[in-house]
Amino acid sequence: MDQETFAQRNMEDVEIQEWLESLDSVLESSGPEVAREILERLRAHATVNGIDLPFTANTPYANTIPVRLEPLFPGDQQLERRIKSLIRWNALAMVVRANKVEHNIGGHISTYASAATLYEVGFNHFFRARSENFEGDTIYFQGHAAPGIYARAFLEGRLSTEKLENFRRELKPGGGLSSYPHPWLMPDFWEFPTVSMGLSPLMAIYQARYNRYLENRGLKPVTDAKVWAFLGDGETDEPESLGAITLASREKLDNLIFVINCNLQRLDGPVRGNGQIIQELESAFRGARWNVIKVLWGSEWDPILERDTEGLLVKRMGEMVDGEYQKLVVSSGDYVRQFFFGGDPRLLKLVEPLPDEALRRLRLGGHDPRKVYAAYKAAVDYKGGPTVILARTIKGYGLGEAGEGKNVTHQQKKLNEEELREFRSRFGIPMGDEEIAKVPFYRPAEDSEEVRYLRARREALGGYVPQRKARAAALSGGHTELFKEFLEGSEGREVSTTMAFVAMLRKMLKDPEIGKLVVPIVPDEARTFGMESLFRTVGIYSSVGQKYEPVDVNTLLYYKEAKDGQILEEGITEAGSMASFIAAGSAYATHGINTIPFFIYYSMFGFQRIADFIWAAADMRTRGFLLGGTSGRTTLSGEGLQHQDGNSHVLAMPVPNLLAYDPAFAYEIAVIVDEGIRRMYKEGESIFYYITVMNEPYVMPHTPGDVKDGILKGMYKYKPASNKKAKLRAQLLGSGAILNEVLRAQEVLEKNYGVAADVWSVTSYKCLYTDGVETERWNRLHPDETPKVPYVKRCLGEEQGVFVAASDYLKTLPAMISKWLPRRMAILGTDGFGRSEGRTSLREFFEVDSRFVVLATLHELAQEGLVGEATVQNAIKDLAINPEKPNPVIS
Ligand SMILES: Cc1ncc(C[n+]2csc(CCOP(=O)(O)OP(=O)(O)O)c2C)c(N)n1
Ligand SMILES: [Mg+2]
Repeated sequence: MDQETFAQRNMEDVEIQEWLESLDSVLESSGPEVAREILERLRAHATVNGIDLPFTANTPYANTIPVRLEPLFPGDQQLERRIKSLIRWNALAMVVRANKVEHNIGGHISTYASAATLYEVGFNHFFRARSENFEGDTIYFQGHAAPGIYARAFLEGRLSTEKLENFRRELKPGGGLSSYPHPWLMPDFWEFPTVSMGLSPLMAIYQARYNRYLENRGLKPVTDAKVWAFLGDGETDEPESLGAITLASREKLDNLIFVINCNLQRLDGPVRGNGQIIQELESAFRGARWNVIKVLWGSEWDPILERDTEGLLVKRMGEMVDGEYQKLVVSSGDYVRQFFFGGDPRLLKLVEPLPDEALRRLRLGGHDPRKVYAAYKAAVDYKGGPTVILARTIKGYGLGEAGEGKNVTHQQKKLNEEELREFRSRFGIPMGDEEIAKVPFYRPAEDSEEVRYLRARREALGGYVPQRKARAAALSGGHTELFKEFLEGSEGREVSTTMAFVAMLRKMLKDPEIGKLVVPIVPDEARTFGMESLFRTVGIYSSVGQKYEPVDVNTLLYYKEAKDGQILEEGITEAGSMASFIAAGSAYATHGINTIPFFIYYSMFGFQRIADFIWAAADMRTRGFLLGGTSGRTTLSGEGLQHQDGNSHVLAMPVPNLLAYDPAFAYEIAVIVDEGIRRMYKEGESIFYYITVMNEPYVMPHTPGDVKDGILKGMYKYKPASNKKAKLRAQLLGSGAILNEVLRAQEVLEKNYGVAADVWSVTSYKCLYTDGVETERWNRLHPDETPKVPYVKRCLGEEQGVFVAASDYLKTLPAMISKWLPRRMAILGTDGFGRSEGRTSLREFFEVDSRFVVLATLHELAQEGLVGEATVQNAIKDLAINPEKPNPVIS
């Protein structure tokens, strides 16, 4: 630096110093409001005078809450530290022990190690339990931090040593603990499955919004209950994590608090080695108008920062990239002094009084209960929008050589004796060297100070968390009358199953018992499904009502938004809609309210797009109905490859507690929905439903006799052959809209080829398959008892003739039941990419129209030697089928 610029720089420094001092004095004499006003005026003044101030959503790399505004910490800090240390120990011991017994059983030490203070301040001072009089706070615990949450429940006396011993060994006699939060596996404990990263932030946002919905609709009292979501900084890479943050601010969700544990590391290494994840997140959240509270530095930094009247330290803090910060964690105090402070003699002077060891131990904000408490307090008191707390921590905090701050720490599951001893000494675990080597769990006596304190704190906050309980009283389940009219057919009118379903929905909305509880959810597709009439009748939910006169106000079906509107019109977000579905379908546990969600969407954008949310819904024991609209590869005409769904029923197969139906007629839907409400809301079964509905209009027939049981079990004989004595026989299986093609084929076969075919409506291949494998399993395990017969075999085992199945889905679906048939079965389906075309051409292209059903039947008869090859040849000609047509599967 030459002489001139050095002098210039000193001049600037002096000027800057003067400005800072005058701001300080304004702050002191007139307070922050006036200081803010001055700064805003200065900014405007600068802009007017042509100073181009770049936009920045960032604040300096410093704590958002200055020391002077920190509230008093209300707890016993010493005691809380002891409790936290014991929890740290037991969480660590749980993982280390589990991996000693069963090599590679897994588990995580370093995630909870970095988050312990974030949780403990919550448990001791903020998380309110659900009780008779208060709905309680809703908490999404970070999945990988589960050992810490178990360890706390152990100290609280809620989990036994045996349970801890069996962490990740759920099949042990007496049971164990699941690796992560899974309500399916621990239904009295966990409420929200969080471990598939990115799902819980989005679910939490919609949960907070749903809580408001329930309040605005008068279904629950207005409370100040909060939704807390604890996430990892690496987790924010998932698009879902930040995907709905603008909804939270738009809806002014001041009942929502995100706590992001910014340990700057994910699994493999740094989250943003070359940048700063905290600053990146701050700008994203501030840009989305969240209240952002950064908790970066612990109290030990306060006096140093105070000495730094020139703001040099904060500037230096803001210059470092995360990779460098991580290096500091694993370095000596001497290195910290040289590298971090060494660049400027003034910085070095600031830390001159501190020995190297103290420099190494300068705590980060996320490990300092006072700082964390201040942030949480500010968050719960904040009004008008959601808050995110960005807390800086060290991954693997306290693990020392065993992994603190190291890139391998996420996977660390074993500690040697020396490392255990070090951990013990650092956290003051009262155990000798010999004992500690055995890694025992440690719980202080029932009347110890620790246990008494911990219990008293939880008592003051209403009880223990997490805790899950299905609290809603059962519904009557007697709604058969409501569905009666749909059993009677459409009397010659052509309607689609979607129209029929919407008519049912309209009726359910008027029902005295369930009307209020029904929650229709649409991702900007209500008009597609003919639901716009509901806009007017029940209104679209809007937390602010309707501030404008809708453009169509003079029409009958105008776009009515209302504070107590019932429809959740989510906009184009299947993920968000699914999150609402989950919040509504689990309200029986979260709020003790039996809301019944009906989420209707473009079926192709369901399982294919948001299957992981559906899986989470299943884990959470969510109840309700998913309606796959515009379904069927050849039934949705025109839209083509990306819209036409022939997949979803196959993709619904893996979800164990999901019942999937592909009904053809209105009465089938009525029977399924009626039974669904009964099973879920009266019997309290942890199941949910997937029903595909279509937009092809046709006459809905009257229920053909006593077929309820068959509809629910998956198939029933819809239309028997009229000529029972015919020599040539066939059994035709049809589903969804393709059932009509099968019925047309039945006529042609009888009239033109003398084949008497029975037609079966297959409503659910999934049900048939599940029943079949379950029956087989039972028989295998009970060889001494009379074997049971799968339902599908009971239907088809004695039937005569050849078998042909046709659906608008992949061929693998009917193939699943073929093993229980007495003979082979020809299968028609819609494997392949869709096309932009009309229904007739699509069904020809995919070879599922009535002609192909006829051809498949004749071919099967020929295989059996019951008709000659010539019959098949002639049929191909007569039916005008081009044998050289492209193969839809691969074209
Ligand atoms: C969707 C999904 N992808 C990958 C994983 C595997 N995984 C588990 S933890 C983890 C790293 C977590 O890092 P971060 O979110 O920063 O949490 P931390 O442990 O650092 O608090 C990964 C990749 C997962 N659980 N979910
Ligand atoms: Mg992390």
